[in-house]
Amino acid sequence: MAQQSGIVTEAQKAKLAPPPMYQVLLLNDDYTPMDFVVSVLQKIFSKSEEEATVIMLKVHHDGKGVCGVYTRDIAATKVATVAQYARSHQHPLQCVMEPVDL
Ligand code: TYC
Repeated sequence: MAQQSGIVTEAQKAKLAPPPMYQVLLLNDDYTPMDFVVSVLQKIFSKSEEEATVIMLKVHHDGKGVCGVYTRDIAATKVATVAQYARSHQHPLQCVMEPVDL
């Protein structure tokens, strides 16, 4: 607190909490081609071909895998973009988001 000629000012407290974060996951299915999933990870999640291949194979073997962690609106946009891109190519690929527990 600073006091000057009767006027009192108070320092602003830094009070911004970090935003809640969401992980975006791809789910496995029996129909979407592997190279299409790799292209999704490259185009929509900015992965290299090598990174994309590792994630695609993890989803293929474990049933799901994390593509990235984002704020809520960015995560929701990624999910919607994957759905639109997959449907436009007649693939059943599923993408979901879930809160990251910190
Ligand atoms: N299981 C698919 C296949 O064998 C490949 C695949 C990987 C599909 C990841 C979806 O999210 C996925 N063609």
